[in-house]
Amino acid sequence: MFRIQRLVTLLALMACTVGVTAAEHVVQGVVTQWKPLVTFAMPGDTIRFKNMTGHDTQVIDGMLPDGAEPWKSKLGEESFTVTLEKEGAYVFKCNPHITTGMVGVVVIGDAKRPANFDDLVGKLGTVKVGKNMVNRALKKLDKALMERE
Ligand SMILES: [Cu+2]
Repeated sequence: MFRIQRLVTLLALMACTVGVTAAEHVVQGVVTQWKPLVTFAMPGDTIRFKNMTGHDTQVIDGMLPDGAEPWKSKLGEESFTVTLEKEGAYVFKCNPHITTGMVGVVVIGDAKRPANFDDLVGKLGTVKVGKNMVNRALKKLDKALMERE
């Protein structure tokens, strides 16, 4: 009896591990916002952008971990995906709507604070369009990190 229970537990654990290895997270364009604004994911996870009519997604210059590849979709590219390996925070915008707050963040890894957080704040000065909205997104990121368990 105990042996069966242990086997069931082991199988359940294995199923969990498989599920965690490559998760997919959906970020949606909703009017002129990203939902969710902050996405927490792990290395190897995929981010899928949905509801992209009238929107694009592009990493803001320099606002990603060292050595990571920036991404840029086409305008209206439905279900555009990126798979992210490097830990840290990636800040992205929708070009048509950055000035109305369409800025989002993906955090890869479970560090209490992404290693490049201060770097992002430092790069705020280089943002030419929608700086206040990028600042707002960083503040929301800060809050989300504090609320994260
Ligand atoms: Cu947009």
